[in-house]
Amino acid sequence: REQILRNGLKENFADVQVSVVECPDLTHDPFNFPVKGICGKPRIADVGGVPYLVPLVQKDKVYDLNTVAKQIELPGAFILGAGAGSSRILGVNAELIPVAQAESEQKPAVNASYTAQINPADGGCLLEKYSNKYSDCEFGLLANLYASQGQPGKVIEVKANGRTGRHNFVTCMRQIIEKCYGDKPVGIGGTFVIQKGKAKIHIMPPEFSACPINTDEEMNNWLHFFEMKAPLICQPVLISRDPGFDLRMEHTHCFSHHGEGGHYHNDSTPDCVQYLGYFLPAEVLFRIDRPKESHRVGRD
Ligand SMILES: *[C@@H]1O[C@H](CO)[C@@H](O)[C@H](O)[C@H]1NC(C)=O
Ligand SMILES: CC(=O)N[C@H]1CO[C@H](CO)[C@@H](O)[C@@H]1O
Ligand SMILES: [Zn+2]
Repeated sequence: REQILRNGLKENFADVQVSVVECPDLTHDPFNFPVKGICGKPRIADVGGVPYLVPLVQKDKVYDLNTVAKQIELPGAFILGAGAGSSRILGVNAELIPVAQAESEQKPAVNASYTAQINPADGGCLLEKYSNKYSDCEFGLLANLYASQGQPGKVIEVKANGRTGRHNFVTCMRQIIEKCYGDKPVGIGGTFVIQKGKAKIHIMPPEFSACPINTDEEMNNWLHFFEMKAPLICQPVLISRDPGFDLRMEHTHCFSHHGEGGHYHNDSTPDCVQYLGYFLPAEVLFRIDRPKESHRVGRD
């Protein structure tokens, strides 16, 4: 498995190392997660979907990480991933970077999530720790989540420096896995750091679109794009194949300790970019509140 990833990544990156290692203690910098690792009953949840955001928003679509943890049969799960903030709590539309340990019978929730929104003062990025203002675990519209017991254990470490191909880090890994496993869907989650370079990141505007958004072009005109600088701590969820559940194939949100964060598209400095990541394949996939009517817009 390491060999397949290594060889595949070498087609897209100049310098690649893949190994199975003991997960580093993720309570340390730069992660500062509330748990030590990403191991123990790893699973993926795809909640809601882009059809609840566009063509027109369905604001009644709100969810809770604590409820999701129970739905995926892992109360107290440590959850990482990419989603939308709850506009009913935040008062605006925003990116959510979930980093949370859901509540369990023994312990209340520890919510270390971030939100990234457009700063009304200057149109830039406003990245905030969710728990600085709010004490719930709500989110809205959609989320792609990797959940585990948050334990230490063996993980796949990937180092990839200098991008030589055109695929971003996550797409590249997803395509390698798809090629290898074919029809069998394999989902992976975890965390990676863009240690050097810059990345193309979007943040949704504070207001939902009043006009229906029907194409990727309209979507890209609506989103705000930024070039953000390393170090960026990114939480990817990727699935090699959709077995017909209308899944989002990949979704990655990042935070930082310098006020930047949002939805990852690509690095914008291929020559000097450095990625370091820790990943684990999920054992189970859950599809929660799948939209009845769907489309292919806005899945990048
Ligand atoms: C990533 O950047 C390269 C240029 O370095 C570009 O060709 C490619 O389309 C980009 N990919 C994505 C997914 O944005
Ligand atoms: C309900 C809830 O999740 N509350 C917790 C969010 O996380 C902070 C710490 O990060 C706790 O202090 C809250 O109790
Ligand atoms: Zn996103």
